Amino acid sequence: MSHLDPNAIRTLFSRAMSAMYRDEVPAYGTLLELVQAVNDVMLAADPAATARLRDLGELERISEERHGAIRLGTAQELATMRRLFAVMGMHPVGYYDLSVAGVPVHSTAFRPLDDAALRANPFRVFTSLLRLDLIEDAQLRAEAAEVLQARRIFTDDCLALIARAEAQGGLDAAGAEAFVAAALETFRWHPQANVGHALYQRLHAAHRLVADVVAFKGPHINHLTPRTLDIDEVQRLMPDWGIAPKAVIEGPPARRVPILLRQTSFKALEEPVSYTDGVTTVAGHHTARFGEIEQRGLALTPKGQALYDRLLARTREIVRPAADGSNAAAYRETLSAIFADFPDDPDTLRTEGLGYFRYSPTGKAASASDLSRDAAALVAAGVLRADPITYEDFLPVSAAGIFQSNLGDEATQAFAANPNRARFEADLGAPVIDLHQRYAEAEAASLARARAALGHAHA
Ligand code: OOG
Ligand code: NI
Repeated sequence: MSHLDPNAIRTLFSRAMSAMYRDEVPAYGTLLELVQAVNDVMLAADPAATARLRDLGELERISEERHGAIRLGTAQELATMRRLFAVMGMHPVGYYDLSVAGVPVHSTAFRPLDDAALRANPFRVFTSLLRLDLIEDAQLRAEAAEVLQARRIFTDDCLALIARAEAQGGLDAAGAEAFVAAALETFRWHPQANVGHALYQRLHAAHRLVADVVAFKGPHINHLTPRTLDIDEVQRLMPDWGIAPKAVIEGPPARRVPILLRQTSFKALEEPVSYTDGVTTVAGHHTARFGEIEQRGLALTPKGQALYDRLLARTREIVRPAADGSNAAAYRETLSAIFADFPDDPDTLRTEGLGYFRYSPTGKAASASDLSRDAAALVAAGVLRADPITYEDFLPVSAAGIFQSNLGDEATQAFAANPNRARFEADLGAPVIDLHQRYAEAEAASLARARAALGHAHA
């Protein structure tokens, strides 16, 4: 029996999710059109950037590219989710502790790992696990745990197809199609809550996020994020398209060489929900689902990431973005001024070891002595070229900003920083993959390939 490539299953799933979310949240469809329009204009206006993206194999993936996010309630759900995503070639990368930012979750991102898989389709899902241990009220904690233990977020078909994929090492085309349809059910929105209105209100009062996880039948996808080539332009145009963006773009400022990840979102919609405890049904509301866009840039080394973290922290000591946008201009100016200390040309970023690069031969002949020189010397001699490796992951401070802007101002609630990666990995049933190690390996592999090619050309 021939198995469908997991990359192909991921593409089927990503498209099915996008179609479902477009039906459920029409503003997402509008955002997709806006992003496409801005990307088209930018590509038409900048043939050099277009050629570079094509060379890197990124041009084709951009219109397909998106990430989503879900929030889970139990260890069992997280462990099964890991198995579900593995069927599509998505694996847990990175550990994000969001308790520092007043959000009682910790998270990972399921995503494809190697270059070929990322090029085929980079679909990722930011996946959070609720931490009831951070909720003070013991009685409420117990009630929430009981509700979560009783719910079943995966259909029987879905569980059977995951087991089949594991046993057979994959799925054939018909199995993959059935799997995608069954998996989609887990991420669907349910307008009927899983609890009565009184419990919903108590959960909501403890933390809005607790209500979002516990009160529903499953982990509805809460946003899908297309990738733009010019986030400032999309932010500027959003109001013209009838979408109100959050006050500031999260992440680094606008730069000549984009680094890491910049993100903006529109606020969650207020949606009708019916709450029932089996006796009384109450028509109410819930806000959870929103829209987001992102722009991706150079992946940073631990040294570059530490500089980024330092400069962002310094900025936020001076001005913290207010949710109402009242100090947005001051925040933008301070961010840009402080980030003047972050080198902004590709050569300095590379030679100072701040970012990861992919090496390839330029075609210029190398001399025998070149073969023993280091990468920087080979680039300086014009024998190798170095292209930025795109950041494929997330940023905890930005993620917290995205959570916050959707939870509302009153949700700004402090927990002490409380990372618990060991617990997360035990619940997941596997270690999370170190994200810097992935980029370092990709860089080293490209350099080894480039050197081998130079050696051959020379021999
Ligand atoms: C996830 C927020 C994090 C991002 O892009 O940083 C995220 C959530 O609200 O569940 O998606
Ligand atoms: Ni997101």
